[in-house]
Amino acid sequence: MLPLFLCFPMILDVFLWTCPLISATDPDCGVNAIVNYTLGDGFGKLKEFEVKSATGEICITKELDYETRNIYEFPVVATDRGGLSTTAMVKIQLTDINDNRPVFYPREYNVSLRESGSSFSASSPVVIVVATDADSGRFGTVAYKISAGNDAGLFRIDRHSGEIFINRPGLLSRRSQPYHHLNISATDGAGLKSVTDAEVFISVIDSAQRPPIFERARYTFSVSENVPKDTLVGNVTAAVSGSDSRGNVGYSIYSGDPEQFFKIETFTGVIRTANFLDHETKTNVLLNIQATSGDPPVYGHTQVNIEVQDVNDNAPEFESNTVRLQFPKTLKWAWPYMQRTQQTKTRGPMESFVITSSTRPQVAACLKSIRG
Ligand SMILES: *[C@@H]1O[C@H](CO)[C@@H](O)[C@H](O)[C@H]1NC(C)=O
Ligand SMILES: *[C@@H]1O[C@H](CO)[C@@H](O)[C@H](O)[C@H]1NC(C)=O
Ligand SMILES: *[C@@H]1O[C@H](CO)[C@@H](O)[C@H](O)[C@H]1NC(C)=O
Ligand SMILES: *[C@@H]1O[C@H](CO)[C@@H](O)[C@H](O)[C@H]1NC(C)=O
Ligand SMILES: [Ca+2]
Ligand SMILES: [Ca+2]
Ligand SMILES: [Ca+2]
Repeated sequence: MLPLFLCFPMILDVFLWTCPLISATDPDCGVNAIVNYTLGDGFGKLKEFEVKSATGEICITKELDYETRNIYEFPVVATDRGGLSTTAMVKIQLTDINDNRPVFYPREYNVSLRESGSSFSASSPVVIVVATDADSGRFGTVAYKISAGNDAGLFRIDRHSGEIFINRPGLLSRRSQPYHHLNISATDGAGLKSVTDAEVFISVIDSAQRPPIFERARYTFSVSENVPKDTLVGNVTAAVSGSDSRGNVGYSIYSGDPEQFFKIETFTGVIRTANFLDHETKTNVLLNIQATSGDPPVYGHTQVNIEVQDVNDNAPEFESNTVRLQFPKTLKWAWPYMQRTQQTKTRGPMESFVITSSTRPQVAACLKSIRG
């Protein structure tokens, strides 16, 4: 007789984890009843789970992370001494926990505001701060708060959007206070707070001050993925109208490149690689670049799109996306869940199906044997 899988829906909360997850019994007694359990063909690379060959228990062998992968599906094959086998598909679904804090990126924001009251509008924000939280659902929602620097109530923040508005434009005066420094904190839906605040540096300028203007609103450069660090990518230039000296302009990358693949020289605007690039992980980087001039500073902005070009650096690789399952012909599906994409004609007692990954079963299921 064939080994039988005990069937139950295998949608797991890993925090209620108990072994065994799945087990099989063999109605035969004696030698034939000894069952050997293995992962199905093509799943040998699965590092997160192991099937105990003697007991069929499935155990976790590596730390699981919902943010990296939240569903696993794999076949477990039970083979008895007589060579008969049964396969069950196991689906393991992780549940999310709140293991990530909100993180600001960018962390620093520099803004210049003209003191003439006419340019303020209650509905247009002076800057928008952004924090992200890698968790999902409530654990991943972010609420913002001004945590320091707003004693006079000059500014307010929309707690959901991160937009900062001027609350009391009448109080904004270059003479009385040319600089403001706000700290913003972010808290997720379960109360975890960002480790570092975002900082917003606001300078109040008079109407005579002119911001630096970039030659182009958008630049496009390309670079090969195999270049060494410090390779020249291109340069950007901004100038202050009415002034011929470019030396007073400072450049910085303020967002778009959290991994810091690129850097910019503060006084020349020359962009270089700061790290090794890889077309396969990052094909495109969109940098937001800021030019600063004057005191208190005024800011101009541009975007630089850098394409990371492919170099043929990978040997061809076969990734198995098919699962071959073999079943004795006497088996019937316990419930229909699998689309047979290809059925190889076989003689003898076994049938085999090739299932491609796009048609992997959506629900957990298993097989039961019937007497033929
Ligand atoms: C179980 O099957 C695997 C793979 O076919 C084999 O390597 C292993 O030796 C078997 N174990 C036993 C106890 O038969
Ligand atoms: C923003 O302003 C602060 C204080 O003036 C300064 O230290 C910082 O370098 C500036 N950052 C950028 C990206 O310009
Ligand atoms: C503002 O945030 C920075 C970064 O988290 C922190 O070092 C600084 O102490 C904060 N300032 C205030 C006044 O809370
Ligand atoms: C920036 O690029 C332009 C044109 O590509 C070049 O003429 C200029 O010299 C460059 N500037 C710097 C500082 O490299
Ligand atoms: Ca995680
Ligand atoms: Ca969170
Ligand atoms: Ca999580």
